[in-house]
Amino acid sequence: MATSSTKKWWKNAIIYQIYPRSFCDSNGDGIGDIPGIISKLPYLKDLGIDAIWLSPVYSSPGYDNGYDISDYKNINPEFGTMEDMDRLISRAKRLGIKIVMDLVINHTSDEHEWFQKALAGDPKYRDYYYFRDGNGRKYPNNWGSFFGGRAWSKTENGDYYLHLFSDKQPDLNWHNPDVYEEMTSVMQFWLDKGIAGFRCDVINVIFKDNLEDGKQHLALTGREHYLNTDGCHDLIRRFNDDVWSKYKTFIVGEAVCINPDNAKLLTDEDRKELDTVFFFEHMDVDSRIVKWFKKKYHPSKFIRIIDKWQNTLEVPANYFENHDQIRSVNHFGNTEKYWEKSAKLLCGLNLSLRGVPFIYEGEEIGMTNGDFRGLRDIKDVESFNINQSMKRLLLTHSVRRKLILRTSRDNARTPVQWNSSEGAGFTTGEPWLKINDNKSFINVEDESKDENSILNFYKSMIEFRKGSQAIQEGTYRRVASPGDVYIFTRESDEERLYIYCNLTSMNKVVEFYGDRIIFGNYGEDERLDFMLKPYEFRIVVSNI
Ligand code: ISL
Ligand code: CA
Repeated sequence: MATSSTKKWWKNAIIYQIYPRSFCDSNGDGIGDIPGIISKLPYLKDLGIDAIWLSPVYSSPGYDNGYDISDYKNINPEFGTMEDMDRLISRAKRLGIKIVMDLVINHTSDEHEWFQKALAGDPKYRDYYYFRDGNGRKYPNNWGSFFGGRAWSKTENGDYYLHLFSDKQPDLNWHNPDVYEEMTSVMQFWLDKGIAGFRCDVINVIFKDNLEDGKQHLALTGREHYLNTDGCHDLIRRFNDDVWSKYKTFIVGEAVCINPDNAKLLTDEDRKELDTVFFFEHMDVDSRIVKWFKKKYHPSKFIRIIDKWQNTLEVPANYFENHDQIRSVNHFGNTEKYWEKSAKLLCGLNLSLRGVPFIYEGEEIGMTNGDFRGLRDIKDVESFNINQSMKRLLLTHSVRRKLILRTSRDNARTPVQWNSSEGAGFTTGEPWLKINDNKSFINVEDESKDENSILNFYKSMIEFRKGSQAIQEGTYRRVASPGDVYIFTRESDEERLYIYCNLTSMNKVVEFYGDRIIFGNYGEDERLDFMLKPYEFRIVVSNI
């Protein structure tokens, strides 16, 4: 077993994701920024997290809120300056908080100097991207984009360039060794500044085997030519060997459309690729192929998926929401009758599973989906493009409105609710995205004062996890139970914990094991001995 000095710091870490645009605005322009983040470091310290995953703050025209980078070694002026960033890194360090940055290397912004030079005809930079002519056909191949529509757009010269995401995000050509040199230099630049690792955006699509036509697929025609290719594994191994292994990094890959076999290959310790991956299967539990078409959510299916991934990965990256998903309390909880109980249950579950838990900004106060008045309130490029695709399918405005409002990524991007004032303590100006009206009671200030709040439940659960060897390092085993109640054990040499999660809004009779309840979201006077109440979470200890 590893000693404390050789043990990897991230194995017991709790990581908090910040989406800078929506976190805290320091200068009243309605856009969250780095000085805003610095001002909230004491709050994060008090919450008890160990590291921040910072969504992109690099220079960017902002068509995909920073996931379209125009200069990897500079800061977007909307978010601040390089001095602000250096200050964030050093202040966080003083508080013992590490910073993991987002690394977006599948594509750049079309406003990146490289792409601009490529458009101007510079052969060196043309080979940084994929330019092809239509060969007399309409498009170079039949691939689709993640954001709807085709993966190719025409340049003014009449040729096409590849973009798996929006047309403002041209894909890099990872067959070109210069691209490798450029990007490893970017990684080094930030690691030398003292950041602790990377969350690698769509890492398993970066290497395209070839540009041949793909099999028809409802959303992602062409994907067999770029998902989890051998070339991608090779590249990641080289990143690890040449750069990451020289620092004490934590590397989590966002792995789209990933299955357990591929995830194992990406994270197997001996292969020296990634430390862990974000998987999506639990997020898609209620989707029909694409997220816009929903089906009924079945907790039993959700549980089976989580259980499967607990048994798949050496260190799973656990999360129930992020900046691309709807709010977890809307997704897997019940915002009407059991908002508080279900938010606490999701907290309990996330923080008692095996692996590294991620908390997304606002999740710790139970923030809900955006209360948008119509499509005009939505700013996300993905929603915009999907709306265009749906128009082509002749869907009516009211259908498009319904489908998009309930699934848009903007649901998780509404500003963090710090207090109940008009700007929610997020801004003194006009917020870039509508603030939820429920800031009147869902906000940090009020929840800090209420000892039974969701926020204080998070704090206690984080503290509980930190003090529990069984949860931090113990084994995991699912215990037989009714399909929509999740019961599992976490066990160390000293103790066995039974974790009970009722993922429904009904009472559930279950078999109880263990000796003593040591944690839960129902008080002693509300709890029943023979069943779990709606969204009840309990930890029972049994001494061994
Ligand atoms: O958000 C999604 C579904 O609504 C995903 O398909 C998402 O596009 C995919 O997970 C990739 O996400 C990442 O890369 C995108 C960026 O827009 C996302 O914000 C980012 O998390 C392109 O860089
Ligand atoms: Ca600002």
